[in-house]
Amino acid sequence: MHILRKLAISALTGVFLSLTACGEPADETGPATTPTTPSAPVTEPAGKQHVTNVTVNVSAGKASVQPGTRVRAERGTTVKITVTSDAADEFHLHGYDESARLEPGRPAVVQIRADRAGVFEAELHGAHLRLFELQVG
Ligand SMILES: [Cu+2]
Repeated sequence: MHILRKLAISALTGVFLSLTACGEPADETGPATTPTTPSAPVTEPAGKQHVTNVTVNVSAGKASVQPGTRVRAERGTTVKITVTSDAADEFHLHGYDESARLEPGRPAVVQIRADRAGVFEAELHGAHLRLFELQVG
């Protein structure tokens, strides 16, 4: 089961796009909307691993997630990103600086422990495609 938590683009103060190292400027567009998730930290039971799964398919240069999609993960949890593209490409998660080589039609998995708070951009370098933003904390 894929749990893709989509948050509307929100103009949260204090939240910054982590970097724009790969060219495209960060465009935080859209009207401010109320976040749909509570901001209070959720305490995970010790020993129980919480995993946020993000699955993105890319076809003909288009991603299966809406532009500006923000995926939220509690700090200290695991985020598992599965990306499949119909073309060879390179996936990159900024901030955590995790990359994965994509071969056509073959899912690539990037798994991180979300121990860094912030908003991090996930993109495809070859297609110059921003997939989503990962918000930690
Ligand atoms: Cu990049």
